[in-house]
Amino acid sequence: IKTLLFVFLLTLSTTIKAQETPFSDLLQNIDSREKTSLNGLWDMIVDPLENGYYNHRLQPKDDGYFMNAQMQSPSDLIEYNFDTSKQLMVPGDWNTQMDKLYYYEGTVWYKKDFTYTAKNDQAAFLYFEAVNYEAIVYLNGERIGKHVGGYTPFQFEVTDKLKEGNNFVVVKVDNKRKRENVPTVNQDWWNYGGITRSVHLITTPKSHINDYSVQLPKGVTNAITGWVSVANGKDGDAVSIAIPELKKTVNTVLKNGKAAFSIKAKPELWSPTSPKTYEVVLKTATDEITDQIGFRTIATEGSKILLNGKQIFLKGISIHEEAPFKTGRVVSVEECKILLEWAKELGCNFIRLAHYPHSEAMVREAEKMGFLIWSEIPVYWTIQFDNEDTYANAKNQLTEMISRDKNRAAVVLWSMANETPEGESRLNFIGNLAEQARKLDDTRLITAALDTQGQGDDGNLIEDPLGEVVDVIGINNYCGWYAGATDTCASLKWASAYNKPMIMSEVGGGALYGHHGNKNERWTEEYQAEVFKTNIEMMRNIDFLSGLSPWILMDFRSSRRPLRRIQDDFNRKGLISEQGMRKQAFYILQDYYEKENN
Ligand code: GCB
Repeated sequence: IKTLLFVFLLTLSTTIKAQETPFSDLLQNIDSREKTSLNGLWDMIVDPLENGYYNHRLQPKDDGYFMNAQMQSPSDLIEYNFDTSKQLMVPGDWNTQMDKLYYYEGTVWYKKDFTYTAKNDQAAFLYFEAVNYEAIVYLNGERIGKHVGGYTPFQFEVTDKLKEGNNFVVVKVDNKRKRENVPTVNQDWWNYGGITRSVHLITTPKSHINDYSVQLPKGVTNAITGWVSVANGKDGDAVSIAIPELKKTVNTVLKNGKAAFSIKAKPELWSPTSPKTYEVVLKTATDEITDQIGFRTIATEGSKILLNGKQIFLKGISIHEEAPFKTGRVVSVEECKILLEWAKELGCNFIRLAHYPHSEAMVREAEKMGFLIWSEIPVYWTIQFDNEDTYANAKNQLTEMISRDKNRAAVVLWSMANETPEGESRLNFIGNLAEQARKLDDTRLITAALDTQGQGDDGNLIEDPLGEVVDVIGINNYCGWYAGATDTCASLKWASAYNKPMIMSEVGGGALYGHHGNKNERWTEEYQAEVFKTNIEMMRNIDFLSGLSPWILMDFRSSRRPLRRIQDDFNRKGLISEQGMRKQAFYILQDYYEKENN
């Protein structure tokens, strides 16, 4: 009876939760779907004046470039032609594909032709893994939607808009920085524009599984619970959830588009040393989706982080989505793997994916390799905390991030922000985001990276009121680089007003690979190594430290870094150069990770 009651209560609680979950119906796990890739070369027109969108009275045109008009007779006047235009590779940023677009920020029109064959009872979606920053999408000349935010996926259902045979999709991509955007006008990474991640035409049965959540409830290791959401299904439709390796199948039914479930099971837990995942098969009468899902718990206890109930020290590194060797945005799984192999070589069990959600491929590869993940939205520096539209934008990016990655055991921390200035509107803004994140997912920990340390009697004091809101406090501190000389770092003391874990989410200094000198000479590898040595000493003395993710794995392009012959548009705080060369500091951190806190 007790067991029955337990299962009943669990089912009840997940039913209630399922109905409250305000996800956007983004198709989950696109790799398990039938899809046609729209990657490859797209025709493009650079349009700094947005001539293809506005007329000379600055009114939106109804015959803009999205019409993809063709001359019908020699006397026709059409001042653009995609078919004779230049081309850009998708996925990819435009800045590193064409010299002329290196600094370009504005509108570029993209066009791709494709064919489609309709099938009975089939639904179709155009799915974009990410476009930076604003995308307006047109299919066969008709506007089908707009998306804002450069690092999260979005989709449009196009079932009734596709034509049999030839179709064309046009995307107006605009990466102009704006004060009200997230991020805002200044950021320390390159504002790479373009259709930066893959594009797919996904087909599903008309009644299909669009979303699901399968995980251990908070603090529980003997039940797997969740929900499956089905589009165009009806109450009473059968849904089954099977985990063959555990010999478990549950059969349930749809109610208001969702089916909640609970499975009594004791799966082997996912961890960095054993990144075990299970095949999970979800089925309805018309659709079937398979995913690889890991199970683990994550919690805090005082200043400790507990993975599967045991204390873990996060040996991490921060990573930007910058491609190794060729630079520009990461576009392939191979590039993700190179970055992750480097983090492995460093001895990491944890990565901070800064400062925006990285690709799904990166998260999935990291999960396979056993990295715990910090995933973040670009609420960076001084965005407009008192602007409602800015909040709606940040909330949407947060929702899309959680929606996409909620079934990834590796993701343990959702980060709300990086280095935001203290103040009431910021506290409300980030407080509300944290509330939203917890509403969407109450199993993971909430964090934010702070650079607002106060001065205590005996050194730095963590007292930012945002410390109240988060579960884990991230601290960015640059002793020996932006603040204080390297010889002051080892003895720097830290205190915290909160009995919570702290992660040193950034620490580091710059060096040009191959540039040598003495340890007091900026930009030399010796200087950077000294920053790491002295900061490691400092961190050894912080008893509430639960991990670190130094800044940063690899040098990355940033328009804040013009110093000629040293930076040449790269932030040089990488432990590895953009050409893959390890700097001295790499080995200092590697040594620390090897010897300490095992
Ligand atoms: C920071 C920022 C990071 C920068 C870094 C730097 O505090 O969070 O985005 O790139 O410092 O190198 O200055």
